[in-house]
Amino acid sequence: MSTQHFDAVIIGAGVAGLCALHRLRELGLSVRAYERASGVGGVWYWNRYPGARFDSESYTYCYSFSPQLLEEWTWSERFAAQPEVLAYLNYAAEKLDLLRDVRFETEVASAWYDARDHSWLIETGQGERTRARYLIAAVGPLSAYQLPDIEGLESFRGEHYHTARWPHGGLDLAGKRVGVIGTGATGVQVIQTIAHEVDRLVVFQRTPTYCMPQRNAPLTDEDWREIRRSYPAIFARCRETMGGFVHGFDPRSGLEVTPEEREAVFESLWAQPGFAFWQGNFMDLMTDETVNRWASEFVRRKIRERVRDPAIAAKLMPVHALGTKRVPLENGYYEVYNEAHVELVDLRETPIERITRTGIRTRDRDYALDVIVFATGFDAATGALTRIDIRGEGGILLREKWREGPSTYLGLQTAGFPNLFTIGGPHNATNFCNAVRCTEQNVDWIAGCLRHMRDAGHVAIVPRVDAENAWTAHVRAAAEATLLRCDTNTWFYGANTPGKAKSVSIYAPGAAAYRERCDEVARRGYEGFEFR
Ligand code: NA7
Repeated sequence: MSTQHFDAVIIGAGVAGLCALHRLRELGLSVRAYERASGVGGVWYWNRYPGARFDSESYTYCYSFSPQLLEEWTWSERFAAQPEVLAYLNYAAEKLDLLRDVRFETEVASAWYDARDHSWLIETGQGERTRARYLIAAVGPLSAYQLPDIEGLESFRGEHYHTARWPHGGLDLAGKRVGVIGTGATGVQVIQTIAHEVDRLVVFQRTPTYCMPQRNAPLTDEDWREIRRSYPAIFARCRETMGGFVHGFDPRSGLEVTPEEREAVFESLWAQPGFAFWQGNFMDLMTDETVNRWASEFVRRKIRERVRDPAIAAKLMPVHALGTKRVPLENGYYEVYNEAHVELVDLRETPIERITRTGIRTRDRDYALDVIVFATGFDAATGALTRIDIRGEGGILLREKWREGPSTYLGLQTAGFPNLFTIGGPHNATNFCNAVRCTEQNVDWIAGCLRHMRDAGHVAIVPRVDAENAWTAHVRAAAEATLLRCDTNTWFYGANTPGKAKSVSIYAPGAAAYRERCDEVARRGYEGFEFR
């Protein structure tokens, strides 16, 4: 097998892989990107389920570095749907002439570090072998989809799909009896979209969540004149906020206002689109149990107002602290449960026992189904990395190193794996963030680092173990200082993946604080890293 040589190999051609490919080429590096799918787009390529759409405002979810892209591209809605997002990423890839460096339908199977040569030896499942100094993992924090371990799936005679592997041609669900397992951000989008099409819908809910109205709307020509004028201010705003969205926390504590003022603030946030109620709430929403309880109760009240049957409304009442699980945005989700052909099964009362030939059996009855939809989520943050055979110095396996939970430095590198950079890896602000905004920050930082190495004549970079330990301890302590410490079964902690060590994978202080830390490290001559 002959070996090809590149300066850098990128795994993935989604939002992050495309951005990295562009920036690294700008540095004059030779780059090869490998992509498992037959087109660009990553999650937007795979998640073609009905109702898939942005929860970030469309005009913030775009590459900011190209005035041409900003000028030419127009989103039709405040929160665009998946086909439009995929069209944008294809358009960007073509405009930036990226496709010629992407090898599609090619999956990286292994990547081994060769210490003698300070380079990575990469093999694909399709038999290609490549050597590259730098390995950039742009595999996505939410791409390793998972089916629940429910007995009997192979016996089911109907069709079944995970939302992240929806058939490309779409599915005709008219007249069908459909069961949906999962009510996270994905489940909510699917349920509210297909409810009006199917003959019968059964929703299997394990944990109710706080869904908030998305308030989607078309964007008019006038909106666009304003957006184009304001792009610099929009991006500057997103740089300041915790999640890279236009919504930033209210600087006031919820404790310092009167109950009437608090209610007025809640109502005003509720009326706004997107994540306003979550990410624009009082600054102590995520740290003070009382403030969080008030906000949680406010949302529960809103849910009760929309669901006619009090018994169904009771099943939909979340009990965890608002925001400690990802908040889904909805358009008519709760009204679905007022429909006679929709049934909500509370799995806390009646768990699923097995899948049968004809449907799903819970503890108290059988549900006959033609189609089962698994909106059951992902092995988040680490799954797509640890599924690859990645070996660092001395043959150490990444999967083994992270068995008890990931340890990283800045969520960008991990000791023992020189020249491997993870965009959107664990402990990186990107994995809970407006993906493009945070990806650009990661990629800028990596590009700056590679430029620094070239100028200084370095061939390898790796974190020092003490720096990694300190960062990992900081990430954990920062999460513990918020209400995330409460015991919720969320992908933020890897708790949604059976058998996975429970360990925080997001960066709780958020994107703006993360950017500052990364910039500070670079300013101090890449403090905490070792160069070779
Ligand atoms: P999530 O947020 O992980 O949601 C998965 C849902 O599936 C959630 O309601 C789970 O219930 C449910 N689930 C998972 N396994 C099971 C089993 N075995 N039985 C019943 N129900 C189950 O994934 P999403 O795809 O919705 O969203 C992922 C991210 O994508 C989201 O945060 C956005 O950033 C986009 P649970 O809550 O664990 O009880």
